[in-house]
Amino acid sequence: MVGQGALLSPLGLLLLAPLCLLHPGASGQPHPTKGAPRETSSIQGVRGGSVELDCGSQSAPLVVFWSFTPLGSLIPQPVAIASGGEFKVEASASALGAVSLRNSSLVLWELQEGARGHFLCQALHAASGQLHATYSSLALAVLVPVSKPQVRLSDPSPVEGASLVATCIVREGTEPVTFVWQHQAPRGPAEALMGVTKRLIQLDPVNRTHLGWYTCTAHNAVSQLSSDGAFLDVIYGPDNPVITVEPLGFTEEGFGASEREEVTLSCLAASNPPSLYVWLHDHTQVHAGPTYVIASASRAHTGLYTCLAHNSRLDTHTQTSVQLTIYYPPKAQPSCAVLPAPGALALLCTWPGGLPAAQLQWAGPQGAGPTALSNVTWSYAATHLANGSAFTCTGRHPALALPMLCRITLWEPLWSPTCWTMATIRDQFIMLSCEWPGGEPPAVLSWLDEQEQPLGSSSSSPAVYLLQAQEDLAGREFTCRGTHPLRAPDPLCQLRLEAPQLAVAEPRVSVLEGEEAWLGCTLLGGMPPAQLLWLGPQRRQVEPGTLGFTLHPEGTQLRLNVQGADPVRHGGTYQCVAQNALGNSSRSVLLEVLRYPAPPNVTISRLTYGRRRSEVQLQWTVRGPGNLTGFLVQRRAGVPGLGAGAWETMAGDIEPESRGRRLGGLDLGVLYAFRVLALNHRTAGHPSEVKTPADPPFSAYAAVLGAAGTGMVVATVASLLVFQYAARHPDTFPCLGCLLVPREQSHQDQGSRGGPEATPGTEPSPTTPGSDPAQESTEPPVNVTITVTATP
Ligand SMILES: *[C@@H]1O[C@H](CO)[C@@H](O)[C@H](O)[C@H]1NC(C)=O
Ligand SMILES: *[C@@H]1O[C@H](CO)[C@@H](O)[C@H](O)[C@H]1NC(C)=O
Ligand SMILES: *[C@@H]1O[C@H](CO)[C@@H](O)[C@H](O)[C@H]1NC(C)=O
Ligand SMILES: *[C@@H]1O[C@H](CO)[C@@H](O)[C@H](O)[C@H]1NC(C)=O
Ligand SMILES: *[C@@H]1O[C@H](CO)[C@@H](O)[C@H](O)[C@H]1NC(C)=O
Ligand SMILES: *[C@@H]1O[C@H](CO)[C@@H](O)[C@H](O)[C@H]1NC(C)=O
Ligand SMILES: CC(=O)N[C@H]1CO[C@H](CO)[C@@H](O)[C@@H]1O
Repeated sequence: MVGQGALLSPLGLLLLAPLCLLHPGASGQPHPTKGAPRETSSIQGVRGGSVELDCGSQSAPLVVFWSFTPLGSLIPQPVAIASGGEFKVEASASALGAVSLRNSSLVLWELQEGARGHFLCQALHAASGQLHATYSSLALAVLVPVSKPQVRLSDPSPVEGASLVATCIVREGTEPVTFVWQHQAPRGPAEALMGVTKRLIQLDPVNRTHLGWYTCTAHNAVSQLSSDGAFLDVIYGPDNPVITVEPLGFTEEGFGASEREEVTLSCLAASNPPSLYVWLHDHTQVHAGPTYVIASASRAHTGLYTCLAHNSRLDTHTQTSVQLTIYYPPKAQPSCAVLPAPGALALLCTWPGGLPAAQLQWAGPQGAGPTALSNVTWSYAATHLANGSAFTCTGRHPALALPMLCRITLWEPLWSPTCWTMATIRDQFIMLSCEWPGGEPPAVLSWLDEQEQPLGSSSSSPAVYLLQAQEDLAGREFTCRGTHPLRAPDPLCQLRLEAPQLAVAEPRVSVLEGEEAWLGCTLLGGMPPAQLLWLGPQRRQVEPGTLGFTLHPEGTQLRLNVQGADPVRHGGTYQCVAQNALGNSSRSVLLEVLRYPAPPNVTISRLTYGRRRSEVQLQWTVRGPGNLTGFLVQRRAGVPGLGAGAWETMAGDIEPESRGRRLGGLDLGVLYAFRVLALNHRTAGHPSEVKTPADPPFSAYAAVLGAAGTGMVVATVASLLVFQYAARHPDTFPCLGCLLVPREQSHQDQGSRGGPEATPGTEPSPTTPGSDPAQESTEPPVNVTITVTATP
């Protein structure tokens, strides 16, 4: 320490020189002084670091003296002095750092910012016995590293559109300090903001892309440091929502989905903080939240869906609506029909309903046809189509996985049209009918007149046309034309109207009275078919059921049968009339009912009283030609004083073979007159002359009766045996048989045999007078009569 004190004075001396030297040399130019001073050089040091300031002398100087002039000051301050391996550092030099000397170099450790300034080194050298001084000037710059920057946002959560300033704050650091900014969006990579080197960045207006972490990095010549991130939370939204529909289907108005599908409506509206969502269906809230799921769509879900988005921070709303349509197919399936159209077919396919309308398409044997919605009509020129050609209409609908079909098969009816005609009641109208059934499409029929002009409109089978019944229609021809798309040429049928024609079997029919007569009438023609009828002689129609008449319709014939023909009631002119709507025609038939020829005249050959006067025996003969069928006996009572009474028939059914009759039941007090008539069928002949009975001239009966003693009984029995035999063999004993058998039985026997004795004009033996005893046989022995009767 002693050495140091000794050195102080030279140090103080030394200080003066540099001042003189240095002062004018602020420029640092080497001053041409004695001892060759060094030029000023610059040196940099970093705060806290170390720096060695070289004095620059090659040889070790005797004394080295360091002084320092702080930046901005003119007053140099001593720093250190060294001499002969010893050195001393000024205490105030600690403001410069930790100071030491190494040989002649000044070493500064833990460099302080106060070391900024000019250092002067003065050295004294002894060389060749001479002292000379050297000077060395050094300008020391102390650099400060940058401190850790901080990002400061003028508003950490600005609303989009506002202005924002972000500042990078650096407490210290030697200028120039430069900055690098970095932005990292959430979930994005960090990106440097290109071209920004300033401490400040201004975002004006701030927008959502600015949201994220901001860091800045400051650096200078010495160091660089980065800040921590600062989050810029830009508040924005909600934007207009965007609605998406799953599954995705579009309609003209919006979205579409099928019935029973799960439909998801999603809404997204960009917003910070995130939007709150509400779903409305036709203005009614149906859901809160971004996603509305319709588990099974139905028609009721069709409608306007609105998504409302809400930013709770800003209390702002936005909304978007979409139309959702739920598809449903039309009911059942498409229906096919075919209509005949002139020269073509109109194929109709309809399938109404559904949402949207179903797409229909025709396909035929030669390929696809037109397509349309809901209904489609195909005009198809039907040429050369085979019988059985099929057309299919395919219906497609978005709600159906598979298309629905309907099919139509065209076919041609068999044969050709058939025509007929009929008249309406009372023949007011004539109905032309035409039939050609079947076919797909059904055949179309139309009636044409002779000029081929259509009558009325065409129709399907049957086609009927009504004509006012008029006689001038007779002879006119009508044609029915059938048209069918598969048939060429058109088949026809014709009919010709005509008045009725008829013929009678015989124009003149003669029958005998009581017989039956047949009148025949045949229809020969007539269109519409005529009706036959018969008019009687009084020009009155013979109705079925008229007594005595029978009508026999057989095919085109009508026969009239007259039973029990009577000249008065049945004889005359009959007419067979054929009638149709065009008129009538008739033919006459003359029916003659001939009377039988008059029977022969009758003469009473004998009329006598019997045993009693209450009975008479009548015999007669016939005279003259003529057939007869029987006789009639009539009597008339002659009442005394009153004259003759009326004729009354006593016996009306007397066989034509009979010529005699015993008649009883006469009133004893009355005198009767008798007459006989011959009958021929219903014709009675002239009555015979009228006679009254006379007494018999002789009675054999009385004689037999008178001899009726005991002796006569044997004879009687014997004769009875003969009679019996005779009665059993009438051929052998015809006359006996006649005698024996009572009148009634005798007649029967003879009638059944058609006996030849019955010829007119011959007198049968029983009528002879001698046959009287035979008459008695009926009187006494009743047993005889019984026996005979029992042996036919
Ligand atoms: C946000 O601002 C930047 C510039 O500051 C601009 O380039 C960008 O287009 C903006 N974005 C929007 C969405 O406005
Ligand atoms: C078919 O569609 C047409 C129009 O395209 C319409 O005029 C017609 O009435 C429809 N027919 C049926 C049967 O729906
Ligand atoms: C056309 O075919 C149908 C059945 O497929 C048949 O009934 C009809 O008779 C046929 N027509 C002709 C003209 O052969
Ligand atoms: C037949 O026709 C004529 C005139 O046309 C008519 O006067 C007459 O009554 C008709 N006869 C019958 C039986 O209808
Ligand atoms: C039948 O009698 C009538 C009248 O009594 C007479 O006019 C007629 O000529 C007689 N006929 C014959 C064939 O004798
Ligand atoms: C009598 O009847 C027969 C047969 O019935 C007939 O052949 C004959 O001509 C008739 N005689 C007279 C006169 O009518
Ligand atoms: C500490 C140091 O550098 N000392 C040096 C001083 O100068 C002599 C001779 O020039 C060197 O030998 C020392 O090493």
